[in-house]
Amino acid sequence: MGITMPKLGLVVGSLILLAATCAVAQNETHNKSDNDDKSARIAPIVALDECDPITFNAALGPDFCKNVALGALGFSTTLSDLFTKAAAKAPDPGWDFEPDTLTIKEGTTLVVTDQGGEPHTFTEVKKFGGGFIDGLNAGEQTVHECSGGFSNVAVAKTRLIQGSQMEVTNLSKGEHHFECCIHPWMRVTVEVK
Ligand SMILES: [Cu+2]
Repeated sequence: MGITMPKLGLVVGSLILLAATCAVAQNETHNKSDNDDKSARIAPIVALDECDPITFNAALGPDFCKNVALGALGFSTTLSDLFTKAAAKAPDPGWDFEPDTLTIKEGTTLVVTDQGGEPHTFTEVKKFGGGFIDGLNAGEQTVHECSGGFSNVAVAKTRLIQGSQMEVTNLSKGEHHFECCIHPWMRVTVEVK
């Protein structure tokens, strides 16, 4: 007995130490995968444009187009040029969502940020087509998801004001299409696996 007790004590002590070590190891693993999951669960998308503040704001009101990074250096597009290019079926490539296509895991949140100078929408559509401003549609018909413009609450809810961000969650598996209902050549295809 005199010999067994200390041995048992040693065994118990070792077991406690082992359990503690396992707990630490488990915690580390748990935290690590938590972080990995979190970054994997967010997919960033940016909306870009190079609106010319002078011509846009003259027509559409002060502050409609703002904070265009290199506008003063001539990198911006005037309002009339934007319409002319769209009508010629050569829409201005400065108006763009990036990336154009992406593949995400189910449960991933799309975080869409308007890094351009003017408002956009990020609207899910069944099939790509025209937005609600005829002059920018290059002859394409307005898709029903965009019809009515901002008087349609479903469209208004997808509006992305300059400098703001929106999240799209709970996308089902399969292919999803998003476009800007103002500038309908701004398009993104999301494949959810
Ligand atoms: Cu747009």
